[in-house]
Amino acid sequence: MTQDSDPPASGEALPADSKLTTTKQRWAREGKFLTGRVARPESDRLPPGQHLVRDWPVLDLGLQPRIPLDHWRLDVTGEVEQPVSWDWAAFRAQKQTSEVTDIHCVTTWSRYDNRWEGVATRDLLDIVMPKAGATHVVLHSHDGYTTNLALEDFAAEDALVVHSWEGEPLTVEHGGPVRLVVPHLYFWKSAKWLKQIEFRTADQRGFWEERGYHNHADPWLEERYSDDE
Ligand SMILES: Nc1nc2c(c(=O)[nH]1)N[C@H]1C(S)=C(S)[C@@H](COP(=O)(O)O)O[C@H]1N2
Ligand SMILES: [Mo]
Repeated sequence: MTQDSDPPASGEALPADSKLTTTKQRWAREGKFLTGRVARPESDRLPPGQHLVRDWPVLDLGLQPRIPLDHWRLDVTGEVEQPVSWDWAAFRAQKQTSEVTDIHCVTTWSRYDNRWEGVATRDLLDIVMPKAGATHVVLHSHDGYTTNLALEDFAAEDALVVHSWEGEPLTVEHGGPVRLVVPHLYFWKSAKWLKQIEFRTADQRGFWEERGYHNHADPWLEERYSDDE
């Protein structure tokens, strides 16, 4: 009769509860060596030339407009079949989307895991229906700021017109009541204090794009300055 302490007859070298086996089981649970987010090395998540911050810096032109909710409107204009002018109630009645995305600012800070809530640009596009000739979007803000996007960048899966961050209304300093968030581009494309989304048949550079910043702004390609276009 075989005793409990005998080596397994199957030729298996390691008992099921050996340190290595449990470690491997943990790796499997955590998805180690897979390309998903859980085990992705931090270095792969940070675009070139960026460093990580924990706080959330404030950057603007030195003007932080306060727009009371009862005066707030969002106008969607230009090359669309169905222009809209939403007041606060109409905007909040739209289908809501929540997402966690990273911020990459051209001034080299990045901030991970920002939880946003708002209206997905894809849902907005379904409502306003850009005309066949629409190729670009210009965002207009209450402080006079503008920034431009190709329609496909505006329509990115994770782009949102947001009103909340981490479950709280977006503060004025960060662009509340409503800003755009386009996570796959440098953060200057994410217009704060948004008041108008203009659809166009041609591109038109915005505030920073006219002042030496790259027209496209992909952080993974380090599209920081217009010299590199
Ligand atoms: N209306 C408006 N939107 C803006 C800006 C601005 O000056 N005005 N600055 C841009 C820049 S350069 C950056 S980095 C981010 C900063 O957003 P934050 O202050 O919430 O970090 O907003 C972008 N959107
Ligand atoms: Mo910026």
